[in-house]
Amino acid sequence: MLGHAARLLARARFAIAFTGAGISVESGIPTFRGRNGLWKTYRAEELATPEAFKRDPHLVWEFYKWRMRKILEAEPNPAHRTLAELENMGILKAVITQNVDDLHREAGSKKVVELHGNIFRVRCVSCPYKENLKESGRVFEFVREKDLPKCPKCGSLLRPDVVWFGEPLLREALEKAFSLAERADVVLVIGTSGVVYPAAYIPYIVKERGGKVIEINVEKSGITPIVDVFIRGRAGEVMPKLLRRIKDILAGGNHYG
Ligand code: BJW
Ligand code: ZN
Repeated sequence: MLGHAARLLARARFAIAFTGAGISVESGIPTFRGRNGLWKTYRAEELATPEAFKRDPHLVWEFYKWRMRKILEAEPNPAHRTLAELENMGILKAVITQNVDDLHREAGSKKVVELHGNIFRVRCVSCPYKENLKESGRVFEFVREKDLPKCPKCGSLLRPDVVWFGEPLLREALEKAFSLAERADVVLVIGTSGVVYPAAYIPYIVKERGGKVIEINVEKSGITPIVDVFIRGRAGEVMPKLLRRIKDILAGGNHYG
């Protein structure tokens, strides 16, 4: 399996990666669904909605600040780093991620398309105000603050600049992701349940156009029925092994056919 995936990637003309919460588990960030995807008594996906924010902005902000703190403590793991190295090697053309944690960029990936926004950006619910808290240097002060965050321009509530259920994805990001998928001859799908749309169309687009789908996950997902290669395992363990096999092949040591 690993050998087959390595050969596909080593020979790829235009490979892309499509990632989900599972790639950040080994950095200490919980997933949305499944046994370990719980936050207090709530399911994370129940709090990632505009209805939850309207009903109880305190609770939703508590959840997002908790996650911001966890992400600030986290570091990219070998799976993120391997993707960055594959990009440097010229094999991977882009990472399309559903994650909001910024860990791909922290790991050194340059071409990152964030389909569901970024947890370190906030925006006003009433006016065009937006702020990147990492860039403005306010992130630590922001996560410590107990009161609800207010817009400095108009005084309305600020919200995380992420995409909740029922909200449209950023058009530019979605168009970029779809056009990358249309060009790709290989997609490496890592750590996603593949049930949230339109993001989950990405591997289907690649497959429909004759490309190959490689999946790395600890269990089967919504994408598994269309994969060409399924590698069961933790992303942080599988990815460095995959990279070694690719390097072997490129060095001419391809004894696997
Ligand atoms: C490991 C591992 C290890 C563990 N190594 N692996 C078509 C069909 C059906 C429904 C729809 C459809 N089109 C639209 C919909 C509705 C809806 C939807 O998809 N619903 C389905 C769930 C039923 N979609 C939407 O509402 C989207 N908007 C939309 O369509 O708008 C239309 C519109 C147009 C015009 C006007 C108005 C509206 C928006 C979706 C937004 C999703 N937002 C969230 C929150 C983001 C912010 C935040 O982070 O807080 O995105 S929800 C959540 O799910 C988050 C994730 O990005 C996303 C995907 O989750 P992911 O990454 O797959 O994580 P998990 O937890 O599900 O899975 C983890 C995986 O890792 C598992 O498989 C594990 O096995 C694996 N794993 N450890 C490798 N070590
Ligand atoms: Zn405002």
